[in-house]
Amino acid sequence: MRPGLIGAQAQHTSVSKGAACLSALAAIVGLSPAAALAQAAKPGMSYAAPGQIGMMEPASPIAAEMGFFHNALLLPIIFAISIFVLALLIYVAWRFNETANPTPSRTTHHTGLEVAWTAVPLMILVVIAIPSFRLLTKQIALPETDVTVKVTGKQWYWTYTYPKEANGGFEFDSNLLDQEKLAAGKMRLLDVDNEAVVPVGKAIRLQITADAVGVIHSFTIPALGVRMDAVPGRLNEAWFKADREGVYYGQCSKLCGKDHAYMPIVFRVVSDQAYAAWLADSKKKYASASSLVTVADASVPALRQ
Ligand SMILES: [Cu+2]
Repeated sequence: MRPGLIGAQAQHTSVSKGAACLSALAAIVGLSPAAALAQAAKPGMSYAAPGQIGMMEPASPIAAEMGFFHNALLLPIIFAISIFVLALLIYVAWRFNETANPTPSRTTHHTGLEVAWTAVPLMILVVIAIPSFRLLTKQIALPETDVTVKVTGKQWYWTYTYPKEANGGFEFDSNLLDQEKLAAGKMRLLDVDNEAVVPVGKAIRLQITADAVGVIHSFTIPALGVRMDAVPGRLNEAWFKADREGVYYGQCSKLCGKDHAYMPIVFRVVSDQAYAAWLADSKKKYASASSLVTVADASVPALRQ
């Protein structure tokens, strides 16, 4: 390669790195450049927009609680601790340096202080743990659900199965679109050929597993508050209830191999009528050997052999 080209590339990288650092810094102190750089997600679509700092707009009660837990409880605690420790460091350096404090104290133990610095962090952890476990329980304890979708992580795409009992009886693969021939309006590394469709305001049960001869994946849709490992030979369950219609994007969140970055998740949340119409269409579209799939079939293929 020509040396000039390498130089130009290196310069470009350092400039963009600099811009990224600047925008991150500006965002931390609440300045406007970050807002100018950040592009908001398109309406009705939920994904991590370029330059976005913070969580996605929640679209399910669980996601809203997760957002509240992070923004209203964890962040203030983290900020308070960081500022306290920083202030302590600055004070110690100023007050107890050699010039200011030439004869240091010989004290080695202080019972009150030692009890305090053990008890206070302990109490902070308890304050975090109680709402954390409560939220975790809500996430994994399934309520009465209306629709079941089985999700199978494969190398490297997802298969969605709509069981016969739930007016389905078909399954289909959901693959990343060809990035070379991306149609206008389609998003790079996020849009797929076949989206999963579910009705709005209904509790959706997800049965999550991975290809019996495959690897572990993680099924994640941030705006819906869903994240669950997809493990070969194991059937995990998760659920969500979407507040509003829209397209919800997610990505495999477990390093699963060479195409880990190329297996996005797209769930389209629609009205009851649109869902019924989609089911009717899909039964025809995906009619094949898989048309007899049932909930029983949906449980752990590896263990049935
Ligand atoms: Cu994966």
